[in-house]
Amino acid sequence: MKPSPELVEQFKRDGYIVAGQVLDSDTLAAARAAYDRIFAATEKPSSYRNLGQKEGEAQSAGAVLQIIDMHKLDDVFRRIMFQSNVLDLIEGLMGTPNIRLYHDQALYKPALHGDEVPWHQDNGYWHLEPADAMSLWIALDDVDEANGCMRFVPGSHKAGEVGHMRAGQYIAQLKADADESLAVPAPMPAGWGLVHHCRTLHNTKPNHTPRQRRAWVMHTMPSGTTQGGTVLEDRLVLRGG
Ligand SMILES: O=C(O)CCC(=O)C(=O)O
Repeated sequence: MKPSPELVEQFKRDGYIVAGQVLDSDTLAAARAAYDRIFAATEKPSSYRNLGQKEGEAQSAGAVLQIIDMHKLDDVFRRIMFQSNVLDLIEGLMGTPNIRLYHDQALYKPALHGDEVPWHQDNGYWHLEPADAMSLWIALDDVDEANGCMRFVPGSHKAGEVGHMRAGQYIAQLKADADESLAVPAPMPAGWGLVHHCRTLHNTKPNHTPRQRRAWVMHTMPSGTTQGGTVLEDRLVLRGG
C-alpha cells in the first residue's frame, strides 16, 4: 500500500491520514482472538495497566487498558508489523526505508466504562529526536466518536512540541491544551488503519456504548532516532537497517 503523492501531501499538511484497510478478514479475526486471549488471561503481562486509573480510586471507574509490545505475546502482531502493505505505507510517509519499532501497544476501551484519553502529542511523552516518529493505529472494531475513535487537530504537528501537564487525577496520563472546536474525528471500520505524526494533537472520548473498542498501535521511527541523547539502536528493525 504505497501511499499516493496526494496522501503524502495530506499527511504533511494535516499530520495524519486515514489509510484504509490494512488487515484482511483472516488476520483481523486472528488479531481479535489473540487480543481477547491476552486480556482475558488471569496472569497479565507486567506492562498491563489501566490508563483510566485515577489517584485515590480503589476500584477504577473507567478503563483504558494498555498492554505494551503485543508482538512479544502473540505472533499475529509481529506478522502484521512486517506486512508489506504496512511497511510500504510507513516508508512512503516517513521518507526512509530504515524503519524501527519504538513499541507497539493494545489500547482497549471496554464497553460501557471505557475512559477518555486526553489531548496529547505522543512526543510529549517520548521526547524523540528527530521528531519524525509516526504511529499506525489499527481498529479491531468499528470505531466512531461514541465508542472512542481517534480525533485530531489537523496541522497541529507543525506548531512543534507543546507543553503537557498531568491530566487531573489520572495517574499515567498527560494532557496538552487543544481547541476542541478544531477536532476532527476519524471513524473507521474494523481492520482499517490511520497514521499520525508524533506531534499531532489527538484524543479519544470515553466509551459509554455497549460496543467494545479494541485498538492496536504500532509506534514506528526512523533508524537513528535518539531519546535523551542516546540512539535507540536496540529497537526492532522493521525494514532496512
Ligand atoms: O487509542 C486511544 O484511545 C489513544 C491512542 C493514542 O493516543 C495513540 O495512538 O497515540
